[in-house]
Amino acid sequence: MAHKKFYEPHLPKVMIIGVHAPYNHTKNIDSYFAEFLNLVKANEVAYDDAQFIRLREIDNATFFTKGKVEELIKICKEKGIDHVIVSEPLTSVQERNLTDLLTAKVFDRTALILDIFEKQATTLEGKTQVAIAMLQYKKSRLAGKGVYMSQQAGFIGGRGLGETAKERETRHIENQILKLRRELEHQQEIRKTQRKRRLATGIPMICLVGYTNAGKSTIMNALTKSDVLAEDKLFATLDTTTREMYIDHHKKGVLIDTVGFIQFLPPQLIDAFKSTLSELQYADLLLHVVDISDPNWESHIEAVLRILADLEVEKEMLFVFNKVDQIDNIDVVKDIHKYLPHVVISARSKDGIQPLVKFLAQWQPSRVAEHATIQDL
Ligand SMILES: Nc1nc2c(ncn2[C@@H]2O[C@H](COP(=O)(O)OP(=O)(O)OP(=O)(O)O)[C@@H](O)[C@H]2O)c(=O)[nH]1
Ligand SMILES: [Mg+2]
Repeated sequence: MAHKKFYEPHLPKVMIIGVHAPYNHTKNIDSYFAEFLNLVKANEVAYDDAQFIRLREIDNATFFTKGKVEELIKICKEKGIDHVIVSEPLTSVQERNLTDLLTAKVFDRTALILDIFEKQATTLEGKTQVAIAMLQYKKSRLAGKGVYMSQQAGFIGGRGLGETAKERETRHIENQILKLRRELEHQQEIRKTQRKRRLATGIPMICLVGYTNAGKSTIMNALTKSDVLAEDKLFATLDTTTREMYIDHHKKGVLIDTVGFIQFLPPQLIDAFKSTLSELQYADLLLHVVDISDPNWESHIEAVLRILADLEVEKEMLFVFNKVDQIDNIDVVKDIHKYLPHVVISARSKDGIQPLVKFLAQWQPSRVAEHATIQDL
């Protein structure tokens, strides 16, 4: 082992492992790996080694099959790896066994996404949702700690209650979750009241949806001149953000920015974040923003449509093909004609966004006529 001077700061050496698992053999694996690398980047992790592994089967105890584990042990040893990030969700048992075998801390897909969510959540509602998701994850990880925790109970918890430390810890987490859920309900009540007020006045609701990093917040800023965070990172927006939108000096409605979608969001996260997307149920129009400069833009569209179907959201939709300034591939232009209606824009400049402005200027929600005219809003 290389000699380390005592004053050298020790940054953990990180290995990332992208897995082509049997359960996603039929999926577009390039786009899946690209997304994994983006997740790592969004987490501001610099890695020292990247492995891409195709697995024919999953081992219940170690996730990777025996031969693969041996290869990984060798690499970890040779490169002095401290942290391993796996592109897949692992069970708590698999995570612990791998941690032991690789003598490195192992993080799975859920931990990776949770970490990003935690860093990025800004509003109270977003923070509460992330805190709940984190606690649920922590609770699920307790399941693998059976022996260690009950041994502990022998020393500190055995006062006739027959309760193990694990049970106590689980109960403690459940209580915390319950408390946070109550807080979240309260925060959501406030949002509901605001939404009711909007519905009562018949103000059209236009929601920006789309894959993470597609440019939703940039469009929001351009259309409303607000300063919703726009960053070249995944999940820059973790809360719905609502702004009034004026077109040609007339209030056209409210524009709502939403959290970006990704493929295969771990199930615990879908639940926690569903309420963030509840606004979509009341939308009059969805602006489905697509980054056409991303080679995987079509699989991103599929991922978003799948999640919308899961949420049972069926709304009028405009495909907004964004970042046209970054493409020179003419085939893309041909392919987008499958997706109608659509506009092609570049949200970076005022001129570039004009096709969308034009569409919105002539767009009328069917529902508004029953309540009010646009001028009344
Ligand atoms: N070249 C180019 N870059 C753009 C365009 N629109 C947005 N971007 C950049 O793309 C990155 C992501 O933009 P955001 O607006 O944060 O994307 P988002 O869809 O809100 O992302 P999440 O909130 O993470 O889901 C930023 O660096 C933007 O500056 C565009 O038309 N052209
Ligand atoms: Mg955003």
